[in-house]
Amino acid sequence: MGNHPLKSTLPQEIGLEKWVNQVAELTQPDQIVWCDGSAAEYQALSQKLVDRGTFIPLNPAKRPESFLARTDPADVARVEERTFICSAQQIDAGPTNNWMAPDEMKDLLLPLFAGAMRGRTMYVIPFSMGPVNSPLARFGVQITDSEYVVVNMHLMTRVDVAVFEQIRSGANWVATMHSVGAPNDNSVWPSNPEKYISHFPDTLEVWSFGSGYGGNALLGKKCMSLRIGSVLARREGWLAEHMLIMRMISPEGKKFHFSAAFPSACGKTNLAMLQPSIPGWKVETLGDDIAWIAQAPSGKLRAINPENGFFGVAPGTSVKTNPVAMELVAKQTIFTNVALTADGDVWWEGMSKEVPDGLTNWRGEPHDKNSGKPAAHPNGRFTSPARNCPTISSDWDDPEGVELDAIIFGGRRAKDVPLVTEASSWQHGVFLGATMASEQTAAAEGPVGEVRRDPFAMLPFTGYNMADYWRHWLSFAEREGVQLPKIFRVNWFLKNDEGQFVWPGFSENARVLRWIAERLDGKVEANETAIGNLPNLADLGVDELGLDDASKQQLLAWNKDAVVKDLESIQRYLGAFGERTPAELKIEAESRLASLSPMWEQS
Ligand code: SAT
Ligand code: MN
Repeated sequence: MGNHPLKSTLPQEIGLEKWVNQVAELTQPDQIVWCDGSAAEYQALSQKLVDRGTFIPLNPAKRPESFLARTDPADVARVEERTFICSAQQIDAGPTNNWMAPDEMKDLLLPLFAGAMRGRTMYVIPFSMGPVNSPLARFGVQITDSEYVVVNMHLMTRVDVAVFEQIRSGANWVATMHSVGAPNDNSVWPSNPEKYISHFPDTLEVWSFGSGYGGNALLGKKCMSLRIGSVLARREGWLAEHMLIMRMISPEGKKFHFSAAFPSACGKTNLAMLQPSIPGWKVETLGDDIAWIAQAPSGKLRAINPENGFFGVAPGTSVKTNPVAMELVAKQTIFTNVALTADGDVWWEGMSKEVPDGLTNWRGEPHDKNSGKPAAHPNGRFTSPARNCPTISSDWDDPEGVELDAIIFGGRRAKDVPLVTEASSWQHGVFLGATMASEQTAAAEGPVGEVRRDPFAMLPFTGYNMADYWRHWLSFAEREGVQLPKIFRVNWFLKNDEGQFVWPGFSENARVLRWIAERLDGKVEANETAIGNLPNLADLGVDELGLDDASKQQLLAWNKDAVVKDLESIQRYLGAFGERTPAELKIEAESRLASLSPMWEQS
């Protein structure tokens, strides 16, 4: 495959038709279907999936227009170790990404794609990330041989023939191709044990092979909107972020817009759909996973959610943890790898205390309640259209997006990271984002309680050198006329010495958001400390919560020695990125450390 045309020509230069023909010649599908994004297309492909057994239609009286899919048990999540950034130079992928030279990767993938679509249909999906008419939107085309992918793309992106027209008249686009790598395989979940999720930032291409699942296969999401998106954003001067977007409305009707980044398992979707506990305050949802942010002519940063739906984790979702999501998934939803009930509905761990009788587990076997194994896969998912979200804001798809007032970074820390901290400057805020960390939960590999850094919650999603990404964030402070949002850090996961959470979380998190809003409004004071600006406890309204004094004290407590240790670990972490680490971040660590350990105390 030394000089295969897909190696030597740019899809965007040869044009859509030629690129599609070249891919078809390579992959040998039985037929090619150009998708139009219509409801009829969604219907027909869903029916095809039902006929093949991939989709189980749910009981329409319980869950109208919804389906359950069960994947191959070996194809249930993103495959980070099989994910590659194929920049020309390895240093530009940086130490946090797997790298292979573009030609080498294509030499490896071309034989895998050769004939991969025999006996299958090749779909060509035109999609827009962001409203088609938005100045922030970007277009993509995905080739795939999976009907499951087409219908999920319908829900998660804007599949629209207008995109074909725009591309033919010269708009830039990202060329993505995907095959489950299972020619002539008509089984329920065709896939290939060999998987590659490869990104080519220089030619704006994604080649995904072997997996049919979520972020491996719905290429508009993590692949285009974050990995390729972050490269485009740096090149063009904007930000592609792993963030929710929400609007908080005060009792007086004043609107505040926040974007927020959290490592996984910190309740990002729950926060995006928050139902405030405090009277008079309201939350509207704009997005739960990705934000594209750019400086508007006004100088303010504006954000859009480039997606069109929610691809959320089902287990743990309940009327208690997220009543809004429960309503969202009440109809027109595709469920993947959750349990099926005897009456044709879905169930997952956490939905109810009582495990229903007669469940079929995510593998399609009768569920044994005493097996100790969950009925739903812990990464079981729902795919639902954004329009069905009861709290979606009426202007969530405004092409201009919303003006951001604050950016929030989160993490899961038992001690010494207060409930909320206001960054003392943009630079300090970027430092807080760059050094974000979470203690491991039992769900992940590795020792429980160990701190894992996940800068900006972008560790697996920044498509270039992480240190250059930090530099890009810092550079926003130097932009002409810019009016930057304030940056805050939150931590819902403080624990007392007995290991119990001291903060009730969920709807009570609204108290923290209210404090942030009141800070922005200049209504409340903060106390400057070496770790940032902290609230006065009374301003959080915690007295209404009935917490004991010890818990209240712990909400804003931090131990000097522990913070010094953390800053030293941060210094080692930043050092690992070598000379590309921005000096500003090293200075942030050094100066805070110095203020905590005066000369006369040093040994
Ligand atoms: O599978 S996805 O990458 O789309 C979802 C996730 O891992 O957050
Ligand atoms: Mn995510």
